[in-house]
Amino acid sequence: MASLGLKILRSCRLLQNGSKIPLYCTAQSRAFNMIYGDLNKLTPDVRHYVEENAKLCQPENIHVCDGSEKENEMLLYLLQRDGLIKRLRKYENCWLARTDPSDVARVESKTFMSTYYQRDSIPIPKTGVQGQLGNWIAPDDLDSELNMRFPGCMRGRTMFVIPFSMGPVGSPLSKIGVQLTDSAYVVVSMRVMTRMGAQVLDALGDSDFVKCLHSVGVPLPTSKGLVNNWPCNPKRTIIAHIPETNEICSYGSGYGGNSLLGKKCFSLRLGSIMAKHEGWLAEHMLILGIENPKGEKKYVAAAFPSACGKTNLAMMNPSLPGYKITCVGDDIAWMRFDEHGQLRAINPEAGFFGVAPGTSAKTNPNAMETIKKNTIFTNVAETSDGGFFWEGLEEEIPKFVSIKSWLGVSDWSPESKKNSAHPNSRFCTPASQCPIMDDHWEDPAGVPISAIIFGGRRPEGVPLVYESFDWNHGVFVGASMRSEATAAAEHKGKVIMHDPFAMRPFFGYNFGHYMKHWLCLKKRPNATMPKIFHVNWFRKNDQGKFIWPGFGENARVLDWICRRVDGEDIAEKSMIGYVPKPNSLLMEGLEGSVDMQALFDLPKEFWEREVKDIRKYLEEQVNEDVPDEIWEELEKLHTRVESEKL
Ligand code: O2Y
Ligand code: MN
Repeated sequence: MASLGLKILRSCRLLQNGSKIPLYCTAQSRAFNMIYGDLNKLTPDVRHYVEENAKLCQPENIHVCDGSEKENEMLLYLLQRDGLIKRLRKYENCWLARTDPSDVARVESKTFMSTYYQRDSIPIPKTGVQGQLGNWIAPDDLDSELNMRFPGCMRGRTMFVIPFSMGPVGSPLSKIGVQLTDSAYVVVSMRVMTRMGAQVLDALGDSDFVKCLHSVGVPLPTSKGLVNNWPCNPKRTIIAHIPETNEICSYGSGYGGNSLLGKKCFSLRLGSIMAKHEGWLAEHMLILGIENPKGEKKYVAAAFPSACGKTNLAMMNPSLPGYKITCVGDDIAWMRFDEHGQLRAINPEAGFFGVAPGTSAKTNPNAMETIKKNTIFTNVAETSDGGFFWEGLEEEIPKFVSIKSWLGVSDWSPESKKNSAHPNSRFCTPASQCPIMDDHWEDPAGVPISAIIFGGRRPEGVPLVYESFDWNHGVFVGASMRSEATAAAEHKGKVIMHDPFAMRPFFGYNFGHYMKHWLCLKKRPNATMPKIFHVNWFRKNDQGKFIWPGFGENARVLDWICRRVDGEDIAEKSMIGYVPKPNSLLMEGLEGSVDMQALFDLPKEFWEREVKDIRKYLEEQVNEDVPDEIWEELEKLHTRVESEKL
């Protein structure tokens, strides 16, 4: 199979007729300097990938990353010298990067899946409806888009070669990738977020790897000035995935999910496709362990859309006396049935790329402990004593310090109209530093999953917790996930958005086929299917106040879930699933009273509307690709709601 690199190269040669693009030197007469590492130590396939793309992108230098401390120090020094990062002297080996303000987040509108058939990538929406379940681009169109961008894109820069493993090196559940990038910021971040370096090449042997090509899209010398010394090319940004050849090509952005290609691009988009082919699951889920006072421990995986406190839940300090929570991962779970039919999960990542604003000693003391060393902060504010600052830390900084905002405004104050830190500012920090990492978080066999939890931010109508009736119903619950989110700038207000399985921005293939894959899992001969639950910490009362206190108290819900897994008779049937029997949630030690009636109320009109909205969404967005089983579950819910007495 021809790799995309070759295809681009072929087209480039054709383009040379116009003689704008110089003839590339062959690999034998190199046009680049090897400044670190040795191409001879690469496997033939990796070397071929590097050389083809060096011909294409024409970097001045090539650096093969070994992942060593020495290399990291050198790159941090260079980044500092070039004004991309600065040391936060209050902590040990912590750094602050400020991006160009036009490169601050994932760009969904410029993220594409490229397959021959459109319907392999996305469902075809109902006529006249704008699809919301991903973007597709035809392979030929992608070729021309890439040909307009990649040739010569690394001129004057260094191409770094990053061999990395998603998952513990050598685990049968792990997968290997090689990222080529012209950003040293990406290299030092990938070193935190993945297992990277020489040991990965040893583990790779002759096996296949995911090819990840990334460029900030600013060859040197550049005519236009950089903002904050942060090279990027937002107008020409594209993030493309080619499942047929397991390739990712990302151009124009140096930020987060657009440039750290192991995360969303590999582990979720391409990961979900590999998972479908190989019979496993790649999901946007945290993984945590919960141990009760009797020493009984279970692991759960949980999917929540953005802004639902996923990282906080993954690192929670439980307020239930005698309970212990441990963290396996905060964002992505790769799950596979073992030979005994037990679903087992690994966290493919090695770090946390967490949202900074809102993280504090009150909301997430374990994250605060984690980020005190070896952490790269991006787009947060800075205090005059060399510390970090963002919204939520007002009580935690010394009174005498002044604050410089992420936009460089000195003497920022809470009275300023603008935020001190960008709302999507991040900490990139090693998971191993989290005080509550689970003893088995790097276990190559993964941890056994007893329950899958879906959740959303639902101010109305959705109870604190319910359990699905069976597997198919659970898949329907995941497919119907919705959450309150800030709408696009034009509307400003909050709206309830559909975000099935919390995967809407991350599906690597048609969501209809994805549901089918989930439904089929239960057909495995000896599989023990985990129970599926839905939680909502965010229900509000008539005064607009949260009914449930959240944070550490959420352990009470996790405990109820674990007891249901053990078969305890603590649930009763409702129209939407099993809900806790009265007094079955452990409430000892909970300060203040909670209006349980309001928390579990199931208003008929609300659920009638919900059924209508889900039907409309599935009809319009998934159209012909909704599996029959999902329509059946919707009809069953409809019937249960209609037969409910007012
Ligand atoms: O905006 C970005 O590039 C980061 S997105 C992200 C980062 C860490 C964990 N989750 C997400 C997400 O969007 O779900
Ligand atoms: Mn995420």
